[in-house]
Amino acid sequence: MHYSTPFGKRPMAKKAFITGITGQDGYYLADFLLDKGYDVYGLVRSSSLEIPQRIGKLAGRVHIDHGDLTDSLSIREIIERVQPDEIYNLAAQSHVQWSFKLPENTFDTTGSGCIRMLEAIRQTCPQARFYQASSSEMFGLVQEVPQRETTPFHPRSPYGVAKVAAFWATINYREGYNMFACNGILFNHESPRRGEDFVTRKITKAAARIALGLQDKLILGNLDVKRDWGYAPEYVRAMWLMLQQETPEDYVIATGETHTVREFCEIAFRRAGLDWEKHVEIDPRFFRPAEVNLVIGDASKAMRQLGWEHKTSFPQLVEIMVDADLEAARQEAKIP
Ligand code: NAP
Ligand code: G4F
Repeated sequence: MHYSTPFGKRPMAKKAFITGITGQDGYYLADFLLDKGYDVYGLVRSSSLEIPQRIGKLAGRVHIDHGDLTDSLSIREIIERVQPDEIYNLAAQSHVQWSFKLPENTFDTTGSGCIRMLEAIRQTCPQARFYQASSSEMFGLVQEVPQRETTPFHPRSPYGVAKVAAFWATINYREGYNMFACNGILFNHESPRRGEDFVTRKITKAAARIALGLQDKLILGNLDVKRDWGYAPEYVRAMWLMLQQETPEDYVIATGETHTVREFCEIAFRRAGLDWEKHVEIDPRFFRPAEVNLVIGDASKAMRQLGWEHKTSFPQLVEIMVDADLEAARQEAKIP
C-alpha cells in the first residue's frame, strides 16, 4: 500500500492499536513502534487521569481513541474504523492485590476484555495480528522450576485466573478462526514508569524520598517472595518480535534470575545512601490471601526463535529506578 506525497508515492505506515497505552508497557511499546515508523493508535478510558502526564512525550505523536475494555461497542468501533495491522492488548486491572478486593471487575477487564477484543477483531478486522499480555502470575503455585511455555498453570489470585482465561481465549481464536494471535507470558518487568503501588516502585520512590527527608519510613508486606524482574523497555521489543514471525506462537519472556523483595530493598536503599533495615516496617495489610512465593522464567524459546534476550542486570534495573526517583524527589524538594 502507498500514499501520495508531493515527492511521489510513499509506502503506507503500518498501523498499530495499543490498549493500555497510559500504562507502563503501553508507553514504551508506543515509543518503540513510533521509532519503527508505525502509525500508533491508543485506547484511553474516559476516566483516565492526567492523560498528558501519563503519556508524556507520546502526546501529539499517537492517535488517542476513547473507549473501555468493558464496553464491546467502543472497542469494535475503533478496530473496524482503524483497521490496524497489529493489535496489542495491554489493558488490564493489573494489580494482583487489588484483584482480591475487586475480583469481578478484574475478571471483566482482564479476562472478558480480551475476549471482547478477539471477537471484535474476528468480526471486523480478522487479518490483524494480535498480542495478548499474558503473565507469569498464571503459574502461581509453580508446578516446575523454571517455568516455561509448557509448564501447567495454577493461578493464585483473581488476576491470575482472569489471565488464564484470556490466555486460552487467545489460543482458542487462533485455532478456531485461524487468527494470528500470540500470548507473551511476561515475567515481572519494571522501570521508572512502573505504577507506584507495585513493590519495586514503592521501594525506589520511598528510598529516594527518605534520602531527601520527604518521608520517614516505608511499610511493606512479605519480603521473602521471589520474582524474576526485568527492564520493561526490553520486554516491549519481545511483544513486537512475536507479531513479526511467520506463525503465531506463545513465548515466555524473563531474565532467568530470581531475587527476593528484601534483596531489592537492600540495593535500592544502598543506592540512595541508606540502610534499608532502619526504614522498612512490615504490615500484614500488604500480605495476600494466597501468595506466589517464587517465579523464575526460562526464556530459551524466545532466545532461539525471536533472537530476544534481556540485557539490563538486576542491580542495574534497581539503580535506574532509584536514580529516576531521586531526580523526582529533588524536584519535589525543590533542590536544584
Ligand atoms: P499498567 O501500568 O497497570 O497499565 C494498565 C493499563 O490498562 C492502563 O493504561 C490502564 O488505563 C488500562 N486499563 C485498565 N482498565 C481498563 C479498562 N477497563 N479499559 C481500558 N483500559 C484499561 O500495566 P503494565 O505494567 O503496563 O502491564 C501491561 C499489561 O501486561 C497488563 O495487561 C498486565 O496485566 C500485563 N503484565 C504486566 C507485567 C509487568 O510486570 N508489568 C507482567 C506480565 C503481564 P488507566 O490509565 O485508565 O488506568
Ligand atoms: O509488585 P507486585 O505487586 O507484583 P506482582 O504481584 O508480582 O504482579 C506484577 O507482576 C505480574 C507478573 O508476574 C503481572 F502480571 C502483574 O500485572 C503485576 O505487574 O508484588 C510483588 C511481590 C508480591 O509477592 C507481594 O506480596 O511483592 C510482595 N510485596 C511485599 N510488600 C508487595 C508489598 N507488593 C506490593 N504491591 N506492595 C507491598 O507493599
